[in-house]
Amino acid sequence: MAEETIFSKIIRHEIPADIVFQDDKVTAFRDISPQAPTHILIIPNKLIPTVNHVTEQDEQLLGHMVIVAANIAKQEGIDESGYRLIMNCNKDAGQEVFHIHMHLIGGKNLGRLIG
Ligand code: DGP
Repeated sequence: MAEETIFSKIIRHEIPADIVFQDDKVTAFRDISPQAPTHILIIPNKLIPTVNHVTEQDEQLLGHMVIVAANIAKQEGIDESGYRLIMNCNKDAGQEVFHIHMHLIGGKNLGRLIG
């Protein structure tokens, strides 16, 4: 059994977070340490520790996370200027919270990701 993280408490509203969207599948809230004017985390309500733990059963859920991210980008007014979606997996990617999350980052020119 994977261990719960602070994100489970955010999903259950047990600790404060600036939640911008929630439904029965996902929760989206502003990152506590924003790297850009818009920095929102989209997470599944179900605990999946890393991208390595995603299964075919999660296909719809992951697709839903992307649709929610795109809707929030529109709400934030950055859909046309552009944004980046990032999911970090394990140590080399710097994953700190072991409950998968998609970073939605934008509101400024983000530069090239690589190179
Ligand atoms: P990662 O490095 O991909 O695991 O990113 C984890 C992100 O989660 C990091 O950008 C900071 C954010 N974060 C960690 N703890 C909290 C919290 O308690 N509240 C909020 N809103 N964000 C958090």
